[in-house]
Amino acid sequence: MPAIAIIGAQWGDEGKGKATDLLGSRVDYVVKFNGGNNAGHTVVIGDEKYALHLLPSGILSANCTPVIGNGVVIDVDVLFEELDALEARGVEVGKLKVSASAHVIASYNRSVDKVAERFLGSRRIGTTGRGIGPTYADKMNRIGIRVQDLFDEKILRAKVEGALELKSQILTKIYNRRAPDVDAVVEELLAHAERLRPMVCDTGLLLNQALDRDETVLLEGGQATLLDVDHGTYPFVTSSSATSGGACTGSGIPPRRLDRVIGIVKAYTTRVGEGPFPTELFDDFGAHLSKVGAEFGVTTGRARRCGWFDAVIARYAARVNGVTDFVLTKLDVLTGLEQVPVCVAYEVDGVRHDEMPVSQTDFHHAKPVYEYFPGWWEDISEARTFEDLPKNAQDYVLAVEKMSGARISVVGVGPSRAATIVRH
Ligand code: 2SA
Ligand code: GDP
Ligand code: MG
Repeated sequence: MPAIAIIGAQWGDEGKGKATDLLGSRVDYVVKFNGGNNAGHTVVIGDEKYALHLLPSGILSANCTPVIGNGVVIDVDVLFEELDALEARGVEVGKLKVSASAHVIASYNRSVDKVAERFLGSRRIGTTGRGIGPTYADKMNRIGIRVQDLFDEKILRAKVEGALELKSQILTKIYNRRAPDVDAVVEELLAHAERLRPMVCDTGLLLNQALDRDETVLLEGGQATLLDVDHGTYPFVTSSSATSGGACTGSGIPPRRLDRVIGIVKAYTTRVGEGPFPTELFDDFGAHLSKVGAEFGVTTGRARRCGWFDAVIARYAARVNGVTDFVLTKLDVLTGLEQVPVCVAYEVDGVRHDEMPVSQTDFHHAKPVYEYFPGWWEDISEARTFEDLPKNAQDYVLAVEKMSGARISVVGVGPSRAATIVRH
């Protein structure tokens, strides 16, 4: 079995963690390829609930090797905090592999993230404040610190000096803050180097060799299509490539080896942070989705904005990622509504758009065009086959499938592993 990518099809928190965990027992490697500890993936196994940030969800599956790929940015303190916390709960964590080429989040990048948000004021992005954007900026600026640099103090010091020289200009002249001290930064970065060393390898080689042996590699996306730095609602995006193209660059697995792309899509839509969101609800329905869906950030605890399902976005995600299968999550949250609206197109200044508008300004002004589907009242959380669903819930799934451009292979009816309907 070749490589499979799991990609968020909306603005994140679609339930990628659960989807990865579902496949986890059938795969040999689970790879995180983008983002860092801005992610928050929830996995519920029996009575145990795990919130994962930097670690791939596959760490919870006994026979699977978790890998942090080259496209990830790593906060080394957080990495070991997460590993220690899982180990204390009896999870076997010793198999983790970390790319030597992944970049490291230094404390000054966290400071820049927070200060930049304050500086931006009303134009802020609503970041998680974990230093993600500034670390990717350093990577692109070619002043980043990589995992391999932690094992050679001389090289590390030279790189930190070089980065801080540039940053001190920005920090002192623009933000009026004291420039960080080279010794302190080097010390901070070296603190966990020896513990990290045995985990570090050429993960691209490791994964391609696994594929040569016909093993299965699951690429677990963080954030989502509409948060992708190229394909998302720029500038209200994260700073990494969260789409299936990013799965390749962020892991070293070439595109032709990617066999399936699984798009995870919630039966409604949520977004954390700032930025346009056409189907956002500001009424009692929004509050209902937020409450029933427990829509609060796994990393920051922020309330997620809620809105109806947006088929234009789902179609866009299917196209950008080459989605072969969708997993439709949280169908249970829609139970008890008289009717369920689905956004089928947008209207922008009197013009109908069936696809994403070309310009960001138009997207900001997009008004949803809704189609209404009859709701259902029956508790569906125990449904295990498609036929167990009430007719109206089935019709909703089939309608959404038709509009979204790829088959819906799995339907989620609750947070637990078991609360899942597999159709294909
Ligand atoms: P950043 O910190 O630079 O990546 O923020 C940039 C934008 O990306 C959004 N973003 C997210 N959106 C949804 N979920 C995310 N992870 C956490 C979760 C979020 C949380 O799973 O709940 O706990 O708040 C995530 N990470 C980044 C972010 O909101 C900005 O809009
Ligand atoms: P991720 O970032 O995409 O992994 O998603 P999060 O873990 O941030 O948020 C998804 C939330 O929905 C988590 O609390 C999951 O436990 C929960 N969840 C996943 N699938 C379902 C489902 O089908 N029904 C319900 N009710 N909750 C679900
Ligand atoms: Mg999340």
